[in-house]
Amino acid sequence: MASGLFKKVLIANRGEIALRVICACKDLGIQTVAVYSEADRHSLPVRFADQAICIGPARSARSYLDIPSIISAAEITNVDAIHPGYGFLSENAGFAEVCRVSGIKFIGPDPEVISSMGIKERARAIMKEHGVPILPGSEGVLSSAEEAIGTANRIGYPVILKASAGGGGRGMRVCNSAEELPNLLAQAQNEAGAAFSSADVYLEKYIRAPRHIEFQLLADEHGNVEILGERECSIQRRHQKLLEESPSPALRAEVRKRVETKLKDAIKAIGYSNAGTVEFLMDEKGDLFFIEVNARIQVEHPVTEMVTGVDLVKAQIRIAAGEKLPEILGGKVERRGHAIECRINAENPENFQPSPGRITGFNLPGGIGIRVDTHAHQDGVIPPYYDSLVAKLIAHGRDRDEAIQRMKRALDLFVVEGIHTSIPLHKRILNEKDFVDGNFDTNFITRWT
Ligand code: MV4
Repeated sequence: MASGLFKKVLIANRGEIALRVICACKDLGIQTVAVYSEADRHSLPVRFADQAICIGPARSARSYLDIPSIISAAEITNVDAIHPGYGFLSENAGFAEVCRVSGIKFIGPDPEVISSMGIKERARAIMKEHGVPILPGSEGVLSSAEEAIGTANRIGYPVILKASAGGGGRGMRVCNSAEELPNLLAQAQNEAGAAFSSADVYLEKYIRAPRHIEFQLLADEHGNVEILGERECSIQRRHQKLLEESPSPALRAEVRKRVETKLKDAIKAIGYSNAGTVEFLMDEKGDLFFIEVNARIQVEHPVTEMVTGVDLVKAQIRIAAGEKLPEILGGKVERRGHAIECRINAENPENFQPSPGRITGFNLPGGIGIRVDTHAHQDGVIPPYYDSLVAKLIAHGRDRDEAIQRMKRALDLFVVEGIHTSIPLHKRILNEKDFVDGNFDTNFITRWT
């Protein structure tokens, strides 16, 4: 191991991703500090970390989002670095900046990069500049209804108005004609101003039935960038992904190659470092268009790990310690077979309502080609305060059919009693002809529920 590697890392997160980061640290011989809210006192990350510190009450605003509490815990335990996981403070440029001035390495991109990728209209302009395809739309932020109508008339309806500081589906308006544009623009601007740091709104061509495809990348702090293929994330409901896979059954090899080449240049030019995901929409023709950058490790990262054999969390830590990507990856990254992830949520499959509570019966599947990332266990409690993810079930096979078959077998052996879960929903998806045929878009779940 490189001599400059961290001695101790604090994990500013909870649940399965906290445990996932602890595992990566153990593999690297790094000590770990868990921070937890009062609701997570008996959780597995607390049990398996070398040290654990309570940072506040259940409510996230006073624990997992409380920057002073987390920094205090980091200083008391004398850690070298903080891994933010996903959600919570993972894309908070202010937190990354506080880490920097406190002399603690933030395991993620620099605050300046997080901040510029968080301005969607700017990220869009940067990608365009480097030849990454974007949808036709406004040049930057809209300054008037007249300008919006001019742009929309030029590119044709429908168009979509998006909050520049938004993302993940918040602050968007679809517009079908010039008549309704002024009102929708005002609504979008008001909503953006109230919900985000800025009322800026931009406009682009609306795709009615897109597929959602995203590319995983790793970039070191020396200008080396590697693209680790794509994930198909179209199976979602209300912007919550349910099932992800790699490779996408719809992406043509020639489109993949072209986009990966351009992306590599853009990411280098941005000065991006650490792990990241670049989201695209695919239109009916099979072409890809950039939408946004996620400057964090994502929930669905295991499908990429199964196909490439690269431990992405370990890579994140080594990158943050200043190591070079060619050493971390050790040669050409091959892409082998097909992987699928099912998100097992604590929710009622009838109405998708959260179903927190105590797990009274539990059996984990295993066997060839199966991986489970979870913090759940027999007699464990899924608290009501956070997201409802109970486990991620990942199946790998030589091809998509084998991955689907292994996933079905694992779902049959996966028992969670005491709470409702999305296991029955996943069984239904995997038996649907259109899913098996790879024939679906982001409206798949809406169509049959
Ligand atoms: C779009 C779109 C159609 N056309 N942009 C939603 C989340 C945000 N990241 C971008 N989103 C969309 N942007 C254009 N020009 C449709 C969506 C969209 C969507 C995208 C990905 C996955 C699920 C989605 C569900 C509804 C809408």
